[in-house]
Amino acid sequence: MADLRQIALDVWQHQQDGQAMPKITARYELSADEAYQVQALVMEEQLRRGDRLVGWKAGLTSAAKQKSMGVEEPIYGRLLASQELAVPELYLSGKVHPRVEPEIAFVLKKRLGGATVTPRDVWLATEYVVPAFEIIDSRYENFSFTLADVVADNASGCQFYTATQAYSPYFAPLDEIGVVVRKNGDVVQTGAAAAVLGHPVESIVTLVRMLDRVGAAIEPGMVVLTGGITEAVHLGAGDRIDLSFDRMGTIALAVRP
Ligand code: OOG
Ligand code: MG
Repeated sequence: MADLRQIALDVWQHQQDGQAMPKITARYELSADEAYQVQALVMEEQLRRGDRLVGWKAGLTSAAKQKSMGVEEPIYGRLLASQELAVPELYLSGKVHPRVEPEIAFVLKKRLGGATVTPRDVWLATEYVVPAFEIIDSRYENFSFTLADVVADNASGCQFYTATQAYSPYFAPLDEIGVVVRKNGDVVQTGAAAAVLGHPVESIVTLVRMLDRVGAAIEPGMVVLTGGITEAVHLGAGDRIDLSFDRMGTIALAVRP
C-alpha cells in the first residue's frame, strides 16, 4: 500500500526544486482516486505555507493533447496564487522542461457545483472570459507519465497568465475562436477553441462533474483554465511566443533564463 503522504511530499519537493523525478507508477500502483488524493495533499502543504487556491485547470481536454501525452481522458488540477504571472514573462530557472499552451479562461461570479450541471448553468455563473496561457512543466523525466502520475503532479501545472482585456462570454461563439501561436515570428501551432471538448463551456461542465465526486465546486471569483487549444510549445531562453486569439487579442510571452 503506497503512503500517499510520502508521495505527496516527494512530488512537492520536485515541484519546488525543478528536478525531474521518475514516474510514481514505476514504484507504486496508484489509482486515479489515490492520485487526486496526492494532488490534494500537495495543495495542503502549499496552503500551510501561505499559498491560496484561486481556481482550477482542466487538462487533456483536446484530442490532440490526449494523443500526444498518451492519456485519453480529461483531468483537473489546482491553480494557486503563487502560480499566477503578473506579467507575461517566464523565468526558466527552477523549471524542468516547461511548455506553453493557449487557453480560454472563465472567471465565475457564482458558485458552480453538482453532478447535473449544464452549459446553461455555466453561462449563468460566468462573469467574463479572457484569453490566457498556461505554462505546464511535468516533473517527470522526459515529460512522460500515466494518468495517475500526471494527476498526482497537479496536472503538470506550473504557471498561468490571463490577458489584460476580458470579454463578455456572449461576445462571440467561443468554439469558433481561432488561435495562432508564433515562436520567434514563426507559426508553430494553429487551432480553434472547438478542439476543447467541442466547446470550452463543455470543459467547465466536465470539470464541475469531476469536482462533485470529491465534494468540491468552483467558488465565486475563481478562474478556470479550460485546457490547451493546441499542442504545447517547447520554450527556451530568449524565446518570444505570441499567442493570438481571434477577436481577443495577442499575448506576447517573453522567456528569460
Ligand atoms: C498535462 C496537462 C495538460 C492541458 O491544458 O491540456 C493541460 C500535460 O500535458 O502535461 O494542462
Ligand atoms: Mg493546460
